[in-house]
Amino acid sequence: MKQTIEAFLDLVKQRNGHEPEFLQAVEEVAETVLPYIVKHDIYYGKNILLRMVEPERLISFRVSWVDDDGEIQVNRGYRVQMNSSIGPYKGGLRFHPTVNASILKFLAFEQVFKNALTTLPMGGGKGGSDFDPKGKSDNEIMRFCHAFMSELFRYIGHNTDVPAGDIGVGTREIGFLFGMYKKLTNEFTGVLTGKGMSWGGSLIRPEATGYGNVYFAQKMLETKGDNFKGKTVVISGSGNVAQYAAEKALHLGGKIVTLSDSSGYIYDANGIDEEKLAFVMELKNIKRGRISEYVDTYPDAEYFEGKTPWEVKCHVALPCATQNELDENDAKLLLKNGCICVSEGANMPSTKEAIAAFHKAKILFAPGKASNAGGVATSGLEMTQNSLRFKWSREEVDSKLKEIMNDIHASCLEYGKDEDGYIDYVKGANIAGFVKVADAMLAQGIV
Ligand code: NDP
Ligand code: 2IT
Repeated sequence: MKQTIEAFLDLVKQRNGHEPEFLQAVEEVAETVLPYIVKHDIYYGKNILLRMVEPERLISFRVSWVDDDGEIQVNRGYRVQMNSSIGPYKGGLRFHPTVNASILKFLAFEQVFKNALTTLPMGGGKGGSDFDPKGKSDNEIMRFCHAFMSELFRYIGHNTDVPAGDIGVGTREIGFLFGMYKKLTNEFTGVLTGKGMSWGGSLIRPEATGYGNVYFAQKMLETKGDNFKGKTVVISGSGNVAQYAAEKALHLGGKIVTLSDSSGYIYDANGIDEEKLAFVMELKNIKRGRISEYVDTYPDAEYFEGKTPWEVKCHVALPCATQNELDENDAKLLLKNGCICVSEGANMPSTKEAIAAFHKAKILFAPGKASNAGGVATSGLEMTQNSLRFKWSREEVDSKLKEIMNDIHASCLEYGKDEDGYIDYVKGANIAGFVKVADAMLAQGIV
């Protein structure tokens, strides 16, 4: 088996050797899915995984725009259309200076499995730009988004490819992108999700990734007869996913003690309550400030520049910032401090070595493609409401989200249980996602 996996990975490395994040994502899937393929004749010998690691299409384009000083700026735009066998390509857009083909291919690859797990008919894709939204004026953001969409619109559509938000792309950016798409096509369709509430957005979509992550963690804790009540929760990030993970964990009785951004983290030993969270939401979403400013208003809290929150003692850790933000040392620290549950809100936040440490210690560990799928699932619900030209209530969307997270948890149990009863959620999520996509690919032939 080891040889089969190595031979497969060698081939993928030959083609994508300069793409470390993509290789990391493929390796994790290959190690769990290839042993399953070998044991199942319907999948064996058909190069299905090899077909899955090759994007159906990768689009790269120039985005030129004019900044507030009248300078001409040039950025690179992308859309990776990874797999459309179970539905239109679906996945977010990331605006961050680190964006490149490797990062977007890893995200698009993960998205294929994640979207399959949601039970909804969505293929996988991802896109974005190396544009840095930090410090830009609203007008600059608008001009960039318009320029980006003036090229992307050719390749997307409500039945073809439906982008959404990710790092650096929220309701403001989706608004500008939607406006330009509508102007160019003269059509009002559900081509993007994460829209504003008065123009086709779904209630609960802003909350969905964070809420869904906590619903998933709750299901994991339930397998041990446990719950969030009285648990100390460490969260990284302070953006969309982190904010709503904090809100839901708080509602369920958890005590949130950290939030972070790429500069450092804040530790509030008294707990971040609803009032403090409302302050963070205004600071990050409206004032677009830094998390360090928290301690100016709440001087009992401490700010640790250049550090990540994994050194703080906790029961539950929710990494909600970015890829590879939690390494082996961090994992060991968390374990040493008594952490029993790690549920990924971000995509691939834990390194391979960190995951191995969690598995070895047999604690509850959920990979992002299962635990953060609530965001894209609710995007799927937004697409449904757009097609129906209808709007569901908060309660309706929230209960559907909860049901979907429970279904994903059940799929992980179905495929992820080890002989000793330990639930390997990585294996479970990868195989469950694979089976759904592979069955569709087999049915549709070699295309
Ligand atoms: P936001 O842009 O709202 O927030 C991102 C947060 O992560 C910020 O606090 C940001 O800090 C921090 N961050 C970004 N890059 C780094 C870095 N290199 N090192 C440390 N911190 C960093 O994004 P989201 O909350 O939407 O996304 C967070 C994660 O969740 C991403 O991995 C995304 O792919 C994933 N995700 C998002 C979904 C969604 O619906 N939005 C759905 C599923 C997954 P700073 O301000 O300093 O950059
Ligand atoms: O990583 C993700 O799942 C997202 N950024 C959300 C994608 C979506 O289409 O809602």
